[in-house]
Amino acid sequence: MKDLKTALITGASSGIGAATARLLAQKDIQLILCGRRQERLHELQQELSSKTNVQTLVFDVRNREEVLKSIQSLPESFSKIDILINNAGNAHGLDPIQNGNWEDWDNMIDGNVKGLLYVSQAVIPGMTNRNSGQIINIGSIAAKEVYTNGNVYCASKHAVDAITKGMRIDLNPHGIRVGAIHPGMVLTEFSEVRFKGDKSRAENVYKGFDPLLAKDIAEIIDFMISRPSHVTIGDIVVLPTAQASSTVLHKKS
Ligand code: NDP
Ligand code: 8X3
Repeated sequence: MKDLKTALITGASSGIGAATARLLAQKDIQLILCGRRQERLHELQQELSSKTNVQTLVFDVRNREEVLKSIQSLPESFSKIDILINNAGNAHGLDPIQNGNWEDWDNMIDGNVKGLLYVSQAVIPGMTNRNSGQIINIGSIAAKEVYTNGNVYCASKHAVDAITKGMRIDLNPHGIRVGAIHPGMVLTEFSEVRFKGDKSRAENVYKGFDPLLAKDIAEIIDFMISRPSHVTIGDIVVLPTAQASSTVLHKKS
């Protein structure tokens, strides 16, 4: 029996996280799939269980106690986490700061920033004890640039960029690899969440050009984790070819 690595993926119930789970399931990696939507996680577990061992954990990354309790509840065979993919997150709203909704702000700061920290806090001690591990944080082009009405979402992703750099420095003595991927527009449920279920507004975001697909990001994650142990990929910005920056997008008319 092969010695399987273990990866914990947050936000595995949809989009980039689900695509990553599907790809890593084919790579001798056992999976811990996390999210709030239990039914979706169970469906994915069923789909992948013929390929690898899969555990699901249902928690809201904003709830620190839930996060710690869930991760501590993992059975022994899943307790040594080699790879942490901090992917859970969303944008909520796209409003000028003067019209911003504080609940949206809380959602983004608590989910995208504090949630990433809570999950990391639960996983990192095992990695530092073993002096090995890899953490991949999903940032965004919004971590590198600020665009109109992106204010708090951009701030939350700038924080992910800074936290990634800080983690890489602090975990350096332990030989833990830390990197981030910063995608431009990826066709997932992201815009549906940002626009609070308005499907036609969400679909419009991706019309007239070829956006990135969730599996494009999954392939980059697979590349990062399959490098030899002396290689850390620290930072990747990946864009649809039609997108030159967060605001320059060439749509076919
Ligand atoms: P989706 O909306 O398809 O997926 C978001 C995932 O995050 C879901 O699985 C959701 O699970 C999970 N999630 C969100 N909030 C919470 C929470 N509070 N607690 C636990 N899980 C949560 O979008 P994407 O796949 O596109 O998003 C994944 C990451 O990629 C995010 O960090 C996003 O900011 C980033 N990103 C996306 C881009 C895009 O254009 N799509 C571009 C750049 C970055 P559930 O609802 O079940 O809890
Ligand atoms: C998601 C991409 O351009 O909406 O992070 O910020 S963008």
